[in-house]
Amino acid sequence: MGDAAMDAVQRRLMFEDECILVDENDRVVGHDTKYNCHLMENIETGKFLHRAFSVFLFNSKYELLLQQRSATKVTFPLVWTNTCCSHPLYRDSELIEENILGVRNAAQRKLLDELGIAAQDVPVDEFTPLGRILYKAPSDGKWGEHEVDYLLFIVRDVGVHPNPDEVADVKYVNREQLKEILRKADAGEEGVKLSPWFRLVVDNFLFKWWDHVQNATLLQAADMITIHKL
Ligand code: DMA
Ligand code: MN
Repeated sequence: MGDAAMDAVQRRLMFEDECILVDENDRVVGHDTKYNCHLMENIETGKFLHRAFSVFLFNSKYELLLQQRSATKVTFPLVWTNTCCSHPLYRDSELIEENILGVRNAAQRKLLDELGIAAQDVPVDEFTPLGRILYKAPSDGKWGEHEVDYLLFIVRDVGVHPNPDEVADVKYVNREQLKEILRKADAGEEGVKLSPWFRLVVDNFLFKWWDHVQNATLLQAADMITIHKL
């Protein structure tokens, strides 16, 4: 998408949000705008790797909440993905590394912003960080992602009130329903495109971690030492 066609809300966030630049070991090396961090021509230099998070929220029936990104998202519009994704920002509250608190704070902020989930429904200490993936993915030629993505799981029953600037649709799925979506996505069915990072998590981790969700053994699955290069 050209800049002139960019949705006003998304354009504002492109310049207001200051992402955290990291090296391949997830050490902070600087900061830059969300705009600069997502331009493919910048990404190709290798100097715009930044910190991100992906929340996977399950209800008490162990169904996973999916979202379809709004049509106005600059990167990956209308794709289906995990509950909520964004970036911890270059600000004190979201740079705290002890107990991954900065990323947890950012996750709580964006669950409210994107899905209208009240902060008290998702207390920061209820997130279980399971791991980090490093990946690069083009969106449409001009835009893309290059991130160290923290994968955060949480099991809570919450009220969901999607923000139409961010989210086109939401649905809870069980494993069989997700497998059906994967089958349709693989078949290229209309309206069933998945985000590249969600697909990486599905293909590498999700179903085994889902067992841990149901058995309440998520901590056993966590590995916050490795950064998986996918
Ligand atoms: C960025 O998500 C993070 C990942 C893991 C892709 P996003 O494009 O939804 O960010 P934002 O919600 O801030 O636009
Ligand atoms: Mn990003």
